[in-house]
Amino acid sequence: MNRKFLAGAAVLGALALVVTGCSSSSGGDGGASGDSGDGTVTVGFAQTGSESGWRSANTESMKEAFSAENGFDLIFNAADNDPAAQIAAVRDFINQGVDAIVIAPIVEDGWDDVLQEASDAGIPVVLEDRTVTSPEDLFASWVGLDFKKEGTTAGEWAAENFGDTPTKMVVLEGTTGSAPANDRAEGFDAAIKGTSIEKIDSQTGDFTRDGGKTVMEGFLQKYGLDGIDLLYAHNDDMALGAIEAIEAAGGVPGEDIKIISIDAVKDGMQALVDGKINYIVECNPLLGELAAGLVTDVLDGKDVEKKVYVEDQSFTQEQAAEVIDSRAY
Ligand code: GYE
Repeated sequence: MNRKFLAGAAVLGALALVVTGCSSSSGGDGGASGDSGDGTVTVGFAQTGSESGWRSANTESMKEAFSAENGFDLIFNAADNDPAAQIAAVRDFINQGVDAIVIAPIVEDGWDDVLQEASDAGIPVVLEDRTVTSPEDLFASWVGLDFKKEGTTAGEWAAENFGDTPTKMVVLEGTTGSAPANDRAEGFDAAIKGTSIEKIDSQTGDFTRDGGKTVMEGFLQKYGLDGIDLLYAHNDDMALGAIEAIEAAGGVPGEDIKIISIDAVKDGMQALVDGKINYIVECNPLLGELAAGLVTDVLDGKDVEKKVYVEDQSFTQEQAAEVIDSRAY
């Protein structure tokens, strides 16, 4: 894959960008000046829901970037994690004749028809956060994170720290069928292959704190505190829910059961500093400015990159303690 750093992208200070894929022209004509005639650009944003701390930060970032001050009229929809409701919301945006549509797709599959309808209506679509399996000519651009790489980074740390001793691992998966759940599993599994880490169970906790708690309670009932050495949670919220379950069972999270998670949101980082989580791979939710920039460029008829990757970091407990006060989310 041909990746190059987008030098000097003064986006949100600390964000490093990696761009890949070929340029594309806009996914629709969107009107000559890209607005509804009064200078305001109407954008329909189909958000997944409000499942996690990551999602709250992402929604805030999107609302800030697509503000009236910046010339946007944002129609916001959160689908409560229901793929059918999200597709219905996008159809609604098409019927309303918005200038552009932004989607954070709950699941990867099932987007071809509605994306084709948007394209037929001349409404460009920019995806943010999660990816889809549809052909790339059905959307103008995507901005987000490399979920597989996040999984690989998490798995490599697990392999390095626990790979030589027999380690029984349970996994809290993200929403079934979502790109981050699929890719974070794939990256992690490949990285621990051939080590003595054994995945004894893996279930979805739907990226929520409650889901993580409930599923972890089930794991603890089934295997006992002593039967689980390691937890890999696809996001911080599920890890935080699992911590509650472990503590309620009389265990010490981060010691009796080691925990690795993904996101690096405030509460997750605090748990890492407190020693309850052992390692976190970051997933930056501040994608609003980049998404708004892409929408503007597409409506202006400029060529945009098909895929815009934002770089992630990762944190041990010591590293988290150093940066926690300066984190933006
Ligand atoms: O990791 C999780 C959220 O799609 C990257 O969705 C996002 C994920 C994030 O619910 O916390």
